[in-house]
Amino acid sequence: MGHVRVYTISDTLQRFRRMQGYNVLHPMGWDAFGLPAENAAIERGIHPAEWTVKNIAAMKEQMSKLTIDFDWSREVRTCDPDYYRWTQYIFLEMYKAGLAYQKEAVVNWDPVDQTVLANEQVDAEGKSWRSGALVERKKLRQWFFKVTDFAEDLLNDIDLLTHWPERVKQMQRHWIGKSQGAEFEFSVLAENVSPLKVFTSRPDTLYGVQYLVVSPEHELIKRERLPAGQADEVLTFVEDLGKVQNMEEAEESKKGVFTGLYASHPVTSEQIPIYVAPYVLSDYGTGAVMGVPAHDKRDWDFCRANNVVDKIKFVIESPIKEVGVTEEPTEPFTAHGILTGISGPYKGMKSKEAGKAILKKAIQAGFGHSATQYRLKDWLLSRQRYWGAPIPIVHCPTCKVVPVPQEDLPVPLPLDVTFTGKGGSPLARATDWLNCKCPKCNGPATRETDTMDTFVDSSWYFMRYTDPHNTSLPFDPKIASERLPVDIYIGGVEHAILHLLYSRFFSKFLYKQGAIAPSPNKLPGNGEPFNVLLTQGMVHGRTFKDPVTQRFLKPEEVDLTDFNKPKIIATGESPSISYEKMSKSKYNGVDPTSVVEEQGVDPTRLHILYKAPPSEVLEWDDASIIGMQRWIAKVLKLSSTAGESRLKLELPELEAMTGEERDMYRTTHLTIKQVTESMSTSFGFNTAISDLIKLSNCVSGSKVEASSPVYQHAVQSIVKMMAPMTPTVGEECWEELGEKESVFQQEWPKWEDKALAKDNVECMIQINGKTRLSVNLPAALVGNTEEIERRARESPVGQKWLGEKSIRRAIVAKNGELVNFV
Ligand code: ANZ
Ligand code: ZN
Repeated sequence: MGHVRVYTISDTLQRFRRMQGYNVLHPMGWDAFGLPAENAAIERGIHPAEWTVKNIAAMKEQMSKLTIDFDWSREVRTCDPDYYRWTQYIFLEMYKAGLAYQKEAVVNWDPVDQTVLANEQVDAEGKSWRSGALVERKKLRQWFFKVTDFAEDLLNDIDLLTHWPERVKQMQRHWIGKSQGAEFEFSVLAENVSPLKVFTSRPDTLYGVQYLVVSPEHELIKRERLPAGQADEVLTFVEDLGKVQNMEEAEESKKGVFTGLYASHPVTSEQIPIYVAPYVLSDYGTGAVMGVPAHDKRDWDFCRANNVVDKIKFVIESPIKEVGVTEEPTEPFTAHGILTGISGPYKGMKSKEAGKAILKKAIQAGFGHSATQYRLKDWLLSRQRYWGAPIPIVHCPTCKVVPVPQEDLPVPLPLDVTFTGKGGSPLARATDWLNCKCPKCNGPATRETDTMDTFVDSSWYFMRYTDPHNTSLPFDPKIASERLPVDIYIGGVEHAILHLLYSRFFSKFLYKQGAIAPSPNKLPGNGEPFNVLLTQGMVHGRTFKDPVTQRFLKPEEVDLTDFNKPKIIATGESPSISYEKMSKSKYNGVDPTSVVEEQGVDPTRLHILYKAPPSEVLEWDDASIIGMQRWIAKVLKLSSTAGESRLKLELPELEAMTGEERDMYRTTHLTIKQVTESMSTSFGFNTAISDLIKLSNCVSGSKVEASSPVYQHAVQSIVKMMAPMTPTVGEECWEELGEKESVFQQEWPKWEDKALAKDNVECMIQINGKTRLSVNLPAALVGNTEEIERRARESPVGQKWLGEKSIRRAIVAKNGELVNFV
């Protein structure tokens, strides 16, 4: 149902814009590589390619049933060699630019099947989904994209995204996580050990450092650097951590051991112990922290759990002192405040000032400098999987890592492989494919067997749409630049971080390379890929629960004869009803195909657009579709009535219309204005539908003859405006109206401002701010306060409130529809 919703929204929008005369690109493609296809192959013996092709065919069928109009001539499939050739090409461009590199990283390793597992294949207990073996953490060489090189741009340019939801922008900011602070050096009291660097966001707490902690992967944790007496305990501790299933738990646990080493405090020269603990992350900052138990929660917990010191030193205090508090604090003070006497010369300074002063001192004395850290990490893109784009790299014993020359692309994914789910990637066993010649020295070499994360495929597909059949480049820069950036991008909020961040990264990279150069006055600029972002809400299903047992009820357990008062068949009780995310275990799922078959495609589309604004949750229930079916029936009837009595007369001038025609004409044009505005500015399909329903009611309830050109004009306008939402009904009605061409070849109706003007206006009159009466005025007299006063005094109610009083001031509001006499 989520798909039905998103494609109904985009199809409606594109049909609307096309009728308005825009040259709309509404493409479709398939993010077709990835784990599900490979799992199907392992579990059911179907080749991933075959499984993928079948699924694409099924989905295409579903979309055609929904009458979604895509430009299929631009269809892309990320698993086609014609597409992934260019994914590989962009990888090589990144490699040349120094943005693709290899380093060791931890992976999930299934020791029984001898294979790497994706996070999704490891269950909550840390066991393999297939073998059930306890998954190990193993270090392997992995490929990365250096997204962090773009961290600053990715963060700053969020400000350019004025048509993105605030929530998504906040999530991206948080993900990038810029943190400003300092790097300090602590010299280690041992021979041949270089100083220990730490990153801190709170330089003002330097005097409160009572110990240092390094991450288990830190370079200090080597036998030769550790004191002999302590080395065994430390190394065993670190080794055991490698076997821990749930690293997050270990990070939380605050376990740690003393390394036997001490450092010297850069200002007080005190000796401070150095610990190792998994709560310090190896890939953030310097992989080492200065422990300030008094002012950091994690340090506090660690310090207490490991009895690091007897007394915790508070170096910051609250500017608001509590009187008479003498007891030891029972928690850290993590806010900013005023420095205490412990911080010597900085006593009495505010945290911020003190931080700056201490940093200045560190720079002078040579033990520190200011530093910026990002939470954003480089993108680990390699997967030890089959169904993905091969990384176009060759490993040669002589030349080492050699990129495949661009003219040799694509590096094809061999199709003739076996799927066992064991013993590593099937690619590693495809010897014919694996063994190749080194492009540099022509000697024997092997191919890289890792494939790319599917997020790589989906980071640039929207650019390929602009020039999908290009055989010499991913896309022609000129053609792409004419179209890009994407005007409206629609998707679920689950993409708020990864996909949208990776796409922004790719787009910014290609922009820097000159591969895209949209005109500088196109928004948002700076190589941003998407202008308007619409995150559509989820579709929730009606969910029944037994109020006593709290068990979810299957549809067949509930009597729905009365939609509003369902009964549990077994007990006769009322079930509790809620709307929740559709899921198998809640029995609240809805099958789009059967809804469309039972209710009809256009009522389904209308219902989706009508029930909730696109970005909000849609509570799905079939019951109210009937309202949409009724409206459709009404418009069909109006169309055939109008068609039958059509005389093909010209519209008369406003002055020549009868009063009733004039009213209908005004309502028609007012509706055109409102519908056009809701659909172009705020995706307000729901209000557009209710305005169209009102106009339909106005026409069907009017005394205007069906043969009147004003009537004809009203019905034609309704049909044109409903057509983008209900394409089938739209075409049908258009034919009923006696037209031969497609309704989608018609121009979107335009409103005339002069048609909106009313002949008479009901003017509310307030006396000293209280509404007392109203007068009906000819449009020409609107706002004429003297005339309004005269008419007010003529009426008994006006006379009662105004009496003989004189009017000091008359305030006109609401376009003359309200006048306040003071
Ligand atoms: C001393 C200190 C005192 C800290 C204090 C905080 C409060 P953000 O703001 O998220 O950047 N830190 C640094 N590197 C770390 C690592 N590799 N693993 C775990 N923690 C690390 O966090 C920066 C703070 O996180 C740093 O500032 C450091 O603790 C810790 F009252 O240094 B602080
Ligand atoms: Zn070579």
